[in-house]
Amino acid sequence: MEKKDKIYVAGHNGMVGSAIYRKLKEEGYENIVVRSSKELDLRNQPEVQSFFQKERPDFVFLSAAKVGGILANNQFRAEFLYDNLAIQNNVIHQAYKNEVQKLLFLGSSCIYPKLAAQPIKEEYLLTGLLEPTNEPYAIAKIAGIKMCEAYRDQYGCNFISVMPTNLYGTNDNYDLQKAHVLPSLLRKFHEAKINKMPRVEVWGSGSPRREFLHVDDLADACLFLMKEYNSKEFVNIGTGQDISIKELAELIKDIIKFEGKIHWDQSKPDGTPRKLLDVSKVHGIGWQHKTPLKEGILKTYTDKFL
Ligand code: GFB
Repeated sequence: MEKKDKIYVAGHNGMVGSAIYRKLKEEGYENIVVRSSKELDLRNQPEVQSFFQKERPDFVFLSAAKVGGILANNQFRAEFLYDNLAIQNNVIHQAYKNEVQKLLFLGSSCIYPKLAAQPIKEEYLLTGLLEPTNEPYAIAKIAGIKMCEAYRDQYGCNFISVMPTNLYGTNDNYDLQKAHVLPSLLRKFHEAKINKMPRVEVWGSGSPRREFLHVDDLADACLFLMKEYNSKEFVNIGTGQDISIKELAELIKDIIKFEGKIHWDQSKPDGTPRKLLDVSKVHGIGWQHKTPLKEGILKTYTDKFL
C-alpha cells in the first residue's frame, strides 16, 4: 500500500472505521475515499456498484457494519442479519468486479462456538453451536469470512479477514440499550457519580469473562496486516488477556471514583461465558497490542466525559 494509492474506508464514521481513517492520515496516506451512510447506503446494490465504478479504489477496509451490545443483537435480530449480509455482499462483490488490489474484512470474536475451548484458536470456527443472543450477527460475519475465502479461491482476489475481540475507545456508542458493556458502564458510573446515586445497575451475574482491545490498537493491526499479510486464513486480533465483568465493573467504579454500590440485574443475559482469543498467530506475524486496559479506559473516560 503506497501513500498515493486510493484507499476506501467503508464505515468511516463508526468506531472502527474512524480509527482506521485516523491511523491512515497519521501515516501520511493522501488519497482516502469515504462516504457517510446518508451519501451511500451500502445495503443498496446499484448505489454500491456505481460508487465502485466511479471511484475504483485500490484498497478497501470493510469496517462498515451494524453492531451493538448483547441486548441490541438479541432485539434487532433481523436487522443484524440482513444489514450485515447486504453490506458485505455488495462491497466484497464490487471490490472483485472493480479489481480492488486488496480488501480487509472485519469480523468479530462472536463467530466462534459459545462453548469453545479457551483461548480461542482460529481453527475452532464452525466446530460447535453459536451463542443464541448474537447468532444472526455471527452468521453474517461468518458468511463474510467465507465470501473472502471463496473469492480468493475462485477469482484469485487478495481479500483477507481479521477477527477482533471486544473493542472500546473513541467514537463508541453510549446508548445504554444498544451499547457494549464497557461504554455502558462508563456512562452509568459517571452519571451515578454526578447525580449522587446510591447504586449502579450492572447486567447479568458478573461472571462472564471478556477481552477488551482499544480500537486504536485494532486500527494499527489492520494497517499492519494490510501491508504484511496475504493469506486465506483469517487472523484473531486481541490482547490475549481477559477479565470478568465483575472485575471490569470494579475497575471502572475505581477509575471514576464512584462510591456507591453495584447491583447485579440478573434478568439480563450473560451471553457467552468466556471469550478470550488465542493471539499467537498475529504475534507470529509480528504485531502486538500496546494499550494496557486501565490506561485505555482512563483515556476513553477522560476524552468522553471530562
Ligand atoms: O459487551 P456486551 O454487550 O457483549 O456484554 P458480548 C458483555 C457482558 O457484559 C455480558 C454484561 O455478560 C453482559 O450481560 N453487562 C453488564 C453489560 N452490564 C452491562 C451493560 O450495562 N451493558 C451491556 N451491553 N452489557 C457482543 C455480541 O457480545 O459482543 C456482539 O452480542 C459482538 O455480537 C460484541 O460480538 C463484540 O461480548 O456479550
